[in-house]
Amino acid sequence: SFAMSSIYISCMSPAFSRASRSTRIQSIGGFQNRYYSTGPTAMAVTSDAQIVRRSANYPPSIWSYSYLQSLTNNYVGEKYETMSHSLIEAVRKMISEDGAVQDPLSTLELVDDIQRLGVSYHFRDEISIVLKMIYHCYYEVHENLKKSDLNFRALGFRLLRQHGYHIPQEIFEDIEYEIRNVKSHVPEDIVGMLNLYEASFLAVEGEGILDEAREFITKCLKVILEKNSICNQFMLMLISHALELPLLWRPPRFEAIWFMEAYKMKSDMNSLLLEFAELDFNILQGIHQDDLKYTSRWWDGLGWDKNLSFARDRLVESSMWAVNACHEPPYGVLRRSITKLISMINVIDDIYDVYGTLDELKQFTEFVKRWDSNAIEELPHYMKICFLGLYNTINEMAYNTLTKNELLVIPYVKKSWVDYCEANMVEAEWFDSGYIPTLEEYLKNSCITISLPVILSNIYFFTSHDITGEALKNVVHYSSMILRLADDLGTSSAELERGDIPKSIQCYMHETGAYEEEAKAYIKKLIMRTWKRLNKERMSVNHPDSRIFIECATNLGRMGQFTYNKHEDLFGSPDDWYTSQAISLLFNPKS
Ligand code: 0FV
Ligand code: MN
Ligand code: MN
Ligand code: MN
Ligand code: MN
Repeated sequence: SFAMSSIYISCMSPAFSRASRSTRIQSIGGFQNRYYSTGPTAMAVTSDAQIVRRSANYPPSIWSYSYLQSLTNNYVGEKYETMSHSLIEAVRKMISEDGAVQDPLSTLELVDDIQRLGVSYHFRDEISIVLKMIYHCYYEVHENLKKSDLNFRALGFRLLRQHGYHIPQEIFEDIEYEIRNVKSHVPEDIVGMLNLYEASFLAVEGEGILDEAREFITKCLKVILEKNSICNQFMLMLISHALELPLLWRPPRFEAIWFMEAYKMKSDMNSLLLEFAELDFNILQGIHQDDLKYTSRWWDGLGWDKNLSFARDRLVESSMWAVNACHEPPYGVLRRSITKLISMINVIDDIYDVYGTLDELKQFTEFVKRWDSNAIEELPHYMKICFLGLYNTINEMAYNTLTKNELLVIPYVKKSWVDYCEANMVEAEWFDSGYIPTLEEYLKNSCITISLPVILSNIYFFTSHDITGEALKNVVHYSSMILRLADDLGTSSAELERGDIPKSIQCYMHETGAYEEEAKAYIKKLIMRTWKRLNKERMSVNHPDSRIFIECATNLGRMGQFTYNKHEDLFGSPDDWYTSQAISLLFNPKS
């Protein structure tokens, strides 16, 4: 059965009372009215002298069409294929079942390295077999575990939970006492702490032992970094990396790029494994470049960068999100669809947030509801371009689903766009009236405007995964929440400066009277709580068909955390660091 309702997330109806304008200005101050503001951002008077449009001043894309088309990758052909195959066989032999029983810690470490290096998708069966063995031999009856080495317990807990085994938090009872006895200059002890820190992010709500362990260890690790009390360079790198963002929250491809470098410093590193990881990365990069060449032809043909030049032109950054969402070779259609969707959504979002007038936006929303290219004559020129471009792209993707899978998905896909546009319309009306929602009210709507629901329901229908159930809907919701909260931490100061609705930080400040720093701390807490709920859902869904979909959803949330971790809008206005991430992911091979 084709379960269209399973990830359908409805938009709430906008039945809110209006706050008075004076309350709004007194309470937060400086929210700009959409058209008549005299605020600090640049205003352009259009041919229609009545309409003063705001501008977000996003910089243009730094990558030209001809540059993207000129990309070449050397890692193609029989020579590299043969090399890759023999390295795969060599690594496969390292994942030994006897080893798993006799030396489970080494096996866990190997699995961890393989995962972090980004090549575990080649060894899914082998990894699942050895983890199963380790679970049955060592973790199923966990009385003995408490006496075992901290590092073994922590690493096993993390890897096994990640693979769907429920290991109880109680194996870390009395952990504070144990950690106090850790010698903070002995690398082996610190590895155990670090693994417990990473493991603690797999907590679900109510697991106080894990929360306490995380808080306690975070303090210890900060002290170790500050005092520089170990001279092991590899360990210091791991600690500062982990404190920046835990492993669970990191986009997998960026983690692989980072870890390939760090791994070189590991004392007992396996050079064969590293060689394979680098070769595999380069081969995949070639595939991702082919995707990029394809999507760049599409984007060039769409011509939004030239015709809608007030909006973001972010094809390469969108590809970077798509590659982190799902990097494996068979998912090219998925990646290409995600890139197209994100690139278009950036522009549509800018129309709703910055460029369009309220009446134009109402009209646009109506056109999306009608999903009919007749009568677009009525729309302003820029909206004709936007609507027809969206309509053609989505219908073409739906057409491919019709010819390949014999499924007509247009009605469902269209519905997700209506929800997205209507939620954006709610924001536009809030802005117009100066309304300040409660945080809860804001989040309910803004988890739709962050666009993950529309992206995920589109790729769900286009790739026609046959899955049902509440869990999937929750996975979409929690990933959207993580992306929304992270985005608000990164983008809301620029948004408010140019004129936008209050975002989560400001809604919370308005509601509680908190200071900005307190509000930000609260939003970070909400991210943590949302992860716990997501962890629970992720553990409860085991259907192999849903794996890729759930990974996509989670990874897009992770991209939000990665992108906005410095609390700047690096997607809208990429800095050198963000640009260098795109270059190492998409353009520069590993050597
Ligand atoms: C959001 O922009 C944005 F560009 C993101 C989250 C980067 C990736 C894009 C997608 C997943 C669509 P902005 O901060 O303007 O979004 P809001 O919703 O805050 O206007
Ligand atoms: Mn532009
Ligand atoms: Mn926006
Ligand atoms: Mn928006
Ligand atoms: Mn934003």
